[in-house]
Amino acid sequence: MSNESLANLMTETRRFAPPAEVVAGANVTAAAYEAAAEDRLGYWAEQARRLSWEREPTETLDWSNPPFAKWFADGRLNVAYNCVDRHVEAGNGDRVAIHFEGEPGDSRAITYAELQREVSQAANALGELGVATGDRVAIYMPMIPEAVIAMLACARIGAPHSVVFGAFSADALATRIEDADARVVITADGGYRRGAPSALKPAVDEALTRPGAANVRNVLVVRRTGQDIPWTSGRDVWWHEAVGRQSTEHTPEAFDAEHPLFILYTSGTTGKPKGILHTTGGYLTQVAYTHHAVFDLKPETDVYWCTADIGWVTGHSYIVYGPLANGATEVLYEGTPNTPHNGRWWEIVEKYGVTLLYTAPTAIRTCMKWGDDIPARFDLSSLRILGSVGEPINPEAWIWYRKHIGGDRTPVVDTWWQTETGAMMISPLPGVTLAKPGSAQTPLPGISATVVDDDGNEVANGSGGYLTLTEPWPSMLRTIWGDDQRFLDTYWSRFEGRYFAGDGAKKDEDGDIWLLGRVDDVMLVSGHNISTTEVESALVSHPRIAEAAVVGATDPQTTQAICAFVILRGGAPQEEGLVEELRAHVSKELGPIAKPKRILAVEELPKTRSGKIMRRLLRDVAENRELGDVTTLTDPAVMDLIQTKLPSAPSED
Ligand code: 6R9
Repeated sequence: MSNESLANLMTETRRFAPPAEVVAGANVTAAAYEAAAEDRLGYWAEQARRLSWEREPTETLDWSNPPFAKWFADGRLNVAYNCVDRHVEAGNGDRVAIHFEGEPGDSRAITYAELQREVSQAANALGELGVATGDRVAIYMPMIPEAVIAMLACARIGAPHSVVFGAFSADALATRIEDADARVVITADGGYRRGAPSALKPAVDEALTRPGAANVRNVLVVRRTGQDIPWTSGRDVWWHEAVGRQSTEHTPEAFDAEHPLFILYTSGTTGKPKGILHTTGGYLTQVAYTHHAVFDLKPETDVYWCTADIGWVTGHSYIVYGPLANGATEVLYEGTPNTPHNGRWWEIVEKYGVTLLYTAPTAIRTCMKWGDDIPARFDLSSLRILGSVGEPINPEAWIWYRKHIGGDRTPVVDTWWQTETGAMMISPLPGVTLAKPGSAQTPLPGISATVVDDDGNEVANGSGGYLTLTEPWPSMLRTIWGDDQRFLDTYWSRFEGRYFAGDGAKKDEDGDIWLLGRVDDVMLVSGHNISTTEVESALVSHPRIAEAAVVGATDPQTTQAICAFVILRGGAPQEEGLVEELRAHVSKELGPIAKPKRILAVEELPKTRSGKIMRRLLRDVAENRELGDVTTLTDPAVMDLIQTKLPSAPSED
């Protein structure tokens, strides 16, 4: 028996020094850590100067009523002006802001000058529809330029947006419209996914039949696919008509730094989704700073691509606000990675000469499964920095990413953050950090994070526990929309005076931070708290395993037993003795305590649209329970597939 908060079972000894050319030209050097440690608030005040303020803030942080922070409170600025107009004024109107690549292969380059005109038109159209400063606008869109334009238009007039994933159901959309009391919905007839038009508008129509959505006056509809859609005259308005006829000029008004910028609902595994509220000045400061520091962005020469959906916080912070505030040129891709072929992403990297790529571990593991030969067919030599976000990246996937996508040359930055944190918090710096595959390593300059035990005491190096953030940061959530008490209870009550992220983590012998998954997923096996991440990493380091998800299932002998769901590389059939071999492999990597009791080969794992494995559903399967809410799954049918497999499950010895 041990009373550790979370076991530390895995060691990783590989190290990668930053390449000389990245070190030589790095935007941020080791000196930043010292400067920020000496004067944290001064450091953030300096970062705020990357933005153009109509009124410069004189106060950096007001923490007089914790945890309700005010950053740069007496400053005033306009987010859309910062992301668009100022680049045009600086003489960069002809620079491409967005290279749009549609799934069917259509493409469109939008310069900053064009973006300024279109955002202005959209802002004028929203005004004409009666959207006033402070009104909420719901956005339910495919990954097309109008989604970005719609968000910027809302920001321009100070109307907080609430973007809802295009794949969410009418129900999920209705709940979010109701909670934010949205007045207008911006959508499209549909978008292209997996080679076919997929409708969006009917879900909006259905959502608007719910009583909670009664305050929605108008639906602004982009024509993307041209498919037939139902139409409610008087309420529904075509984008190309209502926006197209507007003046291309619009004067942006400055708002207080603490004016609400957007609400974004977390995937919320249980209960009512939480509307995470972000505000203006602090948020924009930190997304711009981190995008500059962690991607080492050179706006004149880099081509940046983040593969996330704008319905996820990564899309908000690192497709829309961070890159555009920095005047970047970026790719926006509408479709799936395997349409029309498994090399589509790499074809896009080659086509646009992408230099900075930001994606999720789940996508990397999927590409590993498809085979090394696929990226090898494309010229990926333009790439210079690779980023990862969304889940812990297991060391094997990190190494594959660096080798097969980054030509064994590029730094890989594993960035830990959350919808709630608004921007990156823990990440290596590409020109500074000696990289360790699988670890997010160090809090960024100006960020304070540590790992604590059950009693809130900092753990020693080499031990595991709970990740906490110990000082306020500019892009922190300000509250849960309409529910301050839930904000306090969820994030600020577990550890006195600290933000509790809900993630397990450990500090290694050097003090570097390793993320170990959600604490709700931690397994209790014979008195040991074992993280799902370490067992999954060990499984995936076996050559036959492409992906793995483990859960703790109730067990009479050991409290919980480790049950693993694995996807075999190169597909079935499963050779005899494989299960035993895998159990022995995990035992060798992590110790006998972490050996899965059951291992089940499956075709797919249940994932959210942002690529996170929904272990809660796998726990339902492992404990033969009826499935919980599956509405946020990418593909609810995978659960049927997994369940039909269960009776023939290879079980323990
Ligand atoms: C940005 C985003 C947040 C949760 C977070 C953690 C997991 C994200 C990670 C990571 C390990 C990383 N997570 N990045 N875990 N290493 N680099 O993903 O926001 O959708 O709110 O999810 O995702 O568990 O708490 P969000």
